[in-house]
Amino acid sequence: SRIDGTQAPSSRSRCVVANFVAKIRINKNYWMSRILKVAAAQLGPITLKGPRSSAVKRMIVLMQNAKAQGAGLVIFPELALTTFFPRWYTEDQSEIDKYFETEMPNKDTEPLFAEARKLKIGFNFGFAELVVEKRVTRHFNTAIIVDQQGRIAAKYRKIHLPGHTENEPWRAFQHLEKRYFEKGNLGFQVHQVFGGKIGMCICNDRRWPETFRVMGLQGVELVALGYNTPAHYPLAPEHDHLQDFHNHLVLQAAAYQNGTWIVGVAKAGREEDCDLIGGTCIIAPTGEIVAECKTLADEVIIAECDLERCKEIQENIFNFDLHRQPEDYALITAPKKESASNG
Ligand code: CDT
Repeated sequence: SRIDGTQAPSSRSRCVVANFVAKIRINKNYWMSRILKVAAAQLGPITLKGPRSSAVKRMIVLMQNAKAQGAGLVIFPELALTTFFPRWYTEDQSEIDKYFETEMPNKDTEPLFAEARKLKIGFNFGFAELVVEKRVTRHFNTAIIVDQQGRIAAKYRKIHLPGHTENEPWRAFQHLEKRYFEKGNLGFQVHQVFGGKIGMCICNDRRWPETFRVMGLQGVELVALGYNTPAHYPLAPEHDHLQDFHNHLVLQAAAYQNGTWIVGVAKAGREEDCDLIGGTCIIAPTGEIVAECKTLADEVIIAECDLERCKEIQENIFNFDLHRQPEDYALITAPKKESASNG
């Protein structure tokens, strides 16, 4: 006991006091919220013959729904305007080029841009991009972010292209992304838009932790991701029942490991005899799924994403400046060995 007769605090109660102080400090750090209300707009299947205009009409309905629920940004899937055309093999490039957009916006997509301007809502969607750069014709699997004024604010071109280059008739369907697209040339950038640091990636990119880590190193706070993922994987059909699990597994891990929101948006359902998984979801920086689609059809889900919450992870367990050890990660960026090209 002390000289004044009181008891000195036990080590346990000192610990309680210290924890309390720490909590106040943490709460002070995270006092401010920075809410971005985000909608994930899942699309059901798109038929081979379906015109762009019909996909755009469906997207406009979803956009209006998102706006009615107060969203400031709505995210659509990969290749949102057409069926997933890499499912078919052709040697006729002009046949394939019909699925590509040579300008954006264009006659078919202008109504979507106009509606977004009218509603003052931003959006993100994927499309096949045909562009001439330095006199070379190029084909990319692309996604863009459009701001509330209808201006293209950011572009991403898919880097991890899955599948194969030649016809493989043994497959139930082809996956010819390696034939019809070339690897994106814009890197994994993070953009200051919608009051936050926003990045993009497309479908297969999400299976690679490097995708998110490169954006995480730029302090990304929300990643927009669209996908078309078949329920059947011809190279390892014994994993078919795990497709939904693997989708959420990689997204939840990436969100947590980089302290970022992730919005993963499917084109879902039975598209021309190919079952695509749904599982559209919004994931918090803690790795928790906060909203998830229930159907395999057109559906909107919403979440209030507090971008300040990224700090809960980015300033603590994954404080990169304090705890990363890049000198031991050299193998990650070393040139790879020559290997088979099919996936
Ligand atoms: N679109 C896309 O990238 N789909 C792939 C399928 C992998 S099987 C070739 C995905 O990773 O979901």
